Amino acid sequence: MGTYATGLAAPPAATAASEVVEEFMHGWRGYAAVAFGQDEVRPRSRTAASFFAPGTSFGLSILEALDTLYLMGQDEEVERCVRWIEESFEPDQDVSIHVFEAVIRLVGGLLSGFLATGRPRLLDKCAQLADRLLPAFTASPHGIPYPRVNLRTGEVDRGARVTPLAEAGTNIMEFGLLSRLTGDQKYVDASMRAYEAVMGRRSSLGLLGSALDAESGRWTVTASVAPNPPVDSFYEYLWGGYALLGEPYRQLREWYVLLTDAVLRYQADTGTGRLWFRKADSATGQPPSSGAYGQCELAAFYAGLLAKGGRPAQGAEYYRSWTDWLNNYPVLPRDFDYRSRDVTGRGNALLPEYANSAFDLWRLATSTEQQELYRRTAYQYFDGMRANQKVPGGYTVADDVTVRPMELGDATPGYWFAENLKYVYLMFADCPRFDYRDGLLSTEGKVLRGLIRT
Ligand code: DMJ
Repeated sequence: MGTYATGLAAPPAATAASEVVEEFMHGWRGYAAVAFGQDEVRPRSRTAASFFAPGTSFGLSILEALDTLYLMGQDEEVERCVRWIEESFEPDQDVSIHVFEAVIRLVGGLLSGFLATGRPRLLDKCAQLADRLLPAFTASPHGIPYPRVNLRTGEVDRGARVTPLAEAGTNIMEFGLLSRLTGDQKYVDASMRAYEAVMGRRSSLGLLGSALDAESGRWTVTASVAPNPPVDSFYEYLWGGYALLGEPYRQLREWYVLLTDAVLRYQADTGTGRLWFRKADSATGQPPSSGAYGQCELAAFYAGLLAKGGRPAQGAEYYRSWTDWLNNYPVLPRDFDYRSRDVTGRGNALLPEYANSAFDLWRLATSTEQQELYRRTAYQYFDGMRANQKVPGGYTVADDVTVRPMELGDATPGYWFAENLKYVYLMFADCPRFDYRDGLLSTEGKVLRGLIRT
């Protein structure tokens, strides 16, 4: 295995914050040196990679990094990124694009970039892009978005019409804000129509399946796998949409509470002495005969969401479960069975969800001890990543975290620039550009409320 950091005490806050900036800038320089203007960097081979479709570029990592660079005070880089977007970001491309990823990464990145800098071209380009994504929603008979749409022709890909639950409902924060900023309701209305279609298909227990046919509106997978993928951020955005849009969208909060009650009732499993979530048939609430106890690292975000949504005790408990797992490995493995403790996905894709929950729980902490706990464990997460996944050209994913030395891959996912280090930085930095009381982040870590212009 790689280097462990269990039980590590965090250094003084200012020291930790500057260490985090140093590591973020190491990753950023690795991208900028060989791939600036391309979607992503492969930091070991020092090559560039497309994310949305081969041979295309949306400058993804620029849009992902922009508000993190702003928060970290890297104003020259902010200016360089904004210029690139103004001059080179092109929404009019003849390519079939993944709608969910485009919304959370590109629409979200343009929105937070606009909020950080006030540069109007960013908002214009954001609306142009969103207009090209909307046919995915409007072409659907029930409003459940098709997974892919061609940005130039508006053609949806009818061959790929199974929409994972998260993809049906992870857009209201971006579309809601865009409607507010442009005064055009069409974006938020598309999101609400999709929610209504999904919520009308919930089981009598209040559970949801995991994927739907965008054309027929039928569930293609009826088991509830919450809070794991591919349903994770559906729940996050019911809460986040309400938090952002307020009382006129109270329905979102009511749906969130209804669904969360059902998930806690039928899926919470404390049989190992720790809180985990098992899979359940949405009609009966019963676990399937196999694979019921798998947990994916992406589900770690749910600790923070539970706390934000009014369940702080369960949120803290679920975070503790994840910290136990983090204590067993230098960095978290992607998938495991929490009952048998078998690791079923040995890689680590630089996922940010554990740090996301640390940040959320730290913000809601009611005692110094709690605050210190979340800071210490977030620092442990950061230090494990630094000790094991840092390479001369930036930061990379790992293919196997259970072997020694750890087997590394060759990719810096765009979200690494938006999420991991932003959460840890904000916990230590006392950042004057972030409103800690009122700030609101999207599932991709974009600050959609609470950026302070200085
Ligand atoms: C991010 O793009 C978002 O957090 C999304 O909701 C889930 N997957 C990635 C990486 O964690």
